[in-house]
Amino acid sequence: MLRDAIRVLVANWDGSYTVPSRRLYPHQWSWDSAFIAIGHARWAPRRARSELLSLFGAQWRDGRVPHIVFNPKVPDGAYFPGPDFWQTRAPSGTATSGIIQPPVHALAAWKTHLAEPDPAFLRRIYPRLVAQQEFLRTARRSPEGLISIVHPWESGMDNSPAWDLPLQGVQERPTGFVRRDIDTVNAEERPTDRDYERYVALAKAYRDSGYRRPGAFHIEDPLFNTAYGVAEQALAKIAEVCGLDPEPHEREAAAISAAMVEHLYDGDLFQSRDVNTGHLIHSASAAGLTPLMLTALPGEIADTLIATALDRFALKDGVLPSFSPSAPEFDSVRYWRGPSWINLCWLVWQGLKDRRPDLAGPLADGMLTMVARSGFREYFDPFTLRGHGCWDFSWSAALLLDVVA
Ligand code: 9WN
Repeated sequence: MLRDAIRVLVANWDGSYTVPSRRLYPHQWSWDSAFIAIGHARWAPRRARSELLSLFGAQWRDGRVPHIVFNPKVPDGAYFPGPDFWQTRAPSGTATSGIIQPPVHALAAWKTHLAEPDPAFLRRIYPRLVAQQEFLRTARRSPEGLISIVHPWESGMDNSPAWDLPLQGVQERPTGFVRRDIDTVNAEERPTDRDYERYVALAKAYRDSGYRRPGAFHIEDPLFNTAYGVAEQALAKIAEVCGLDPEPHEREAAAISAAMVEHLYDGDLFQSRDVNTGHLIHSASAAGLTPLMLTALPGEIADTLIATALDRFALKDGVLPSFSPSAPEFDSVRYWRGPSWINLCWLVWQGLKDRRPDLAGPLADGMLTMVARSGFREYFDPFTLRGHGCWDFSWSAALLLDVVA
């Protein structure tokens, strides 16, 4: 299985970074590259460093790391929405999108360093990682101290049922675009056409504001905020190696954790908050379990989250669904509405390793079982373990390498 994982990563390597999947996602994606670097670190740390440095090579002047960096050699139209739609470039000249994804990159940089210590790499990437966080503080932080996203694609969990309610406010029905995703993957396993109309309408509105003004979708998401906090935890360690003061990062990590507990916790699970209405969006998304990664999370809240994971997400069985099977919106095959994803399992596994090794073990076994049963698929039916979405998906291979290391 390990040889196969490396084979997937080699096949998807593009010279300095890795595509998530050759046909469905033929460019560089932001949080994919972070997860992929974590896997590369286990067998080719040089590739891990290259993966991250190549992504940050497309960082914008304002610090944002775009969610897609387009490969100019890939024909326009191979992926929608492509450079023609986003109409923007990084200072490096590369065409990119203008939205972002969860900032899991500092963690990836730290894990890359742990696999093969390289202070020079850390010194090079540290200011870029800090700028990424600065962008979030400047452009996306609310008075409550939480970081917001402006598009479902920014959550990384595009069609999560948690977004059903806020998306109802998007009435526009843009026409004249052609989806490319359903050329490769069964339409039943992807977002609907109505979802896509809304994604396009939101992205257009944000683009037309010069990638500045949040619109109808303006959300504080627990996974994104967790990633932000985990980045500060990692930056504290990186700063120390670089001979810098870790304290500001430690303070920031504690602050985001406290803000999340105050504003996003419903007593069972962390939820998203709609900034436009000020209300929590009650759903049963596994994103709400990821705050287990925050070291400052109070022990009793971690215990409650674990109880929720056992009760509503069948954590003991080791195959964590992306949405609770006991909720009416659950769908075992449609993308982020229920299937199990290796990256989400991995994030929760990270949060459980120290707190509850007895539960982290079955979760690691669950990831191995899914892949052993169905290969390096994009996502898996949490009951049958059948694979769905694309084949040879890079982060499924990469994170597996980390899990078994
Ligand atoms: C839109 C690449 C990306 C992942 C996301 C996943 C999916 C894109 C799409 O693929 O999103 O960004 O075309 O559906 O939802 O998490 O980063 O793997």
